[in-house]
Amino acid sequence: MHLARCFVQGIIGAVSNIDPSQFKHSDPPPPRGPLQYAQAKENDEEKQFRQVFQKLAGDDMEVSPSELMNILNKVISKHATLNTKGFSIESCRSMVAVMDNDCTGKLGFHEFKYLWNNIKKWQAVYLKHDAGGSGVINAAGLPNAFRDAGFPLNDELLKVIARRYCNEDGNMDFDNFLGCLVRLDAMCRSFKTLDKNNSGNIDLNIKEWLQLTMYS
Ligand SMILES: [Ca+2]
Ligand SMILES: [Ca+2]
Repeated sequence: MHLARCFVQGIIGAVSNIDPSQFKHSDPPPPRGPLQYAQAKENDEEKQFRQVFQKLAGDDMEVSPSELMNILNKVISKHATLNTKGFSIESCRSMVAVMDNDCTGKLGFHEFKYLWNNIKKWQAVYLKHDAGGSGVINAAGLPNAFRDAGFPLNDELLKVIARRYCNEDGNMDFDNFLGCLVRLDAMCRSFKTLDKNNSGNIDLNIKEWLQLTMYS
């Protein structure tokens, strides 16, 4: 009972004084279309990216959580300035879940490209706010880092996020920063999709709530 009350109060505290209209979540990836049609419209950069994707995704042409983990850990091993313990399979499963619009359990080309563009963007934000070359973002740097990533958060929400994604010293390393933003961005998009009349409120039954929260 006490726990439930804490949880509800925490949520109420976290969402009051927030102006979600200031959040710049990214646009959703385009829905799946006929492959040939999509390929015919691609520019050179997209064609190049598709070739890279085909190598990373393997024969099934989709990126699974373990494939995503290998890709991300390879990328960060080339960046000595990023402080991270590496991406765990659990955080990659979560990233795939919140990005998996068509519910295949893996990331198709558009889902992966969308995630990749966000990763590039947020990596630049991370490096900009890296506290004095330490390779982590400290508590003082968090508000501006999230603002630059498109999410001006209030103190209550920053506290919730720090509790979940920072280490005991209050620092956030790269894999947590990225995992947090992928989730934040996806949750904002989900909300917008569910808020059909743009009222700022959504109405969910238990089944819809569980579908949303249990695959994330
Ligand atoms: Ca695959
Ligand atoms: Ca998918």
